Amino acid sequence: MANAQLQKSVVLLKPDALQRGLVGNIISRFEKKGLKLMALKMMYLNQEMLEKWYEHHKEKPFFADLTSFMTSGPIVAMLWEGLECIAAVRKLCGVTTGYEAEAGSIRGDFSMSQQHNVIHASDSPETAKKEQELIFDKDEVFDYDKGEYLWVYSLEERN
Ligand code: FUP
Repeated sequence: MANAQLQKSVVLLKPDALQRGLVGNIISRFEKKGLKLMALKMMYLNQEMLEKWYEHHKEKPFFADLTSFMTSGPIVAMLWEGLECIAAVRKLCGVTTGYEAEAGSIRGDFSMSQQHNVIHASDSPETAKKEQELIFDKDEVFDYDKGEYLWVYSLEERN
């Protein structure tokens, strides 16, 4: 794929993922896919962050319920890197609503809900940049050589 871009995607494991003990399984799926983990932390989101995060949903009737859910417990935030990573990660997650998501995807395997859908992933390079800046300080992001890339990607894809 000559025009493939090296991208970063911000992933949140939502409060239901932690409560239901799904964190390890989900991280393992991203690792096995061949993505590179560049940042990882556990934290609480707050109202102010969520108003920026879900700016496009702020006026929607479900926004209050959504923020209440997203602040109901800690989340795990991660930054993953890979070629065309944003679309690849969204495919691993499956479509938004659990009961519609394809079996084999994270939401397809672990969720039955539109809102308690276990995981969030950036939907564009612009969103990924905004989300990275909202969640991670510069010194929380680790750029390092991943030896596995020699095997995950072809010579052409690495250049
Ligand atoms: P996604 O990009 O898959 O996270 O989905 P959306 O941007 O459409 O939705 C953002 C979050 O709002 C999702 F977690 C689902 C939730 N949501 C509701 O709770 N109710 C709705 O009616 C629509 C979305």
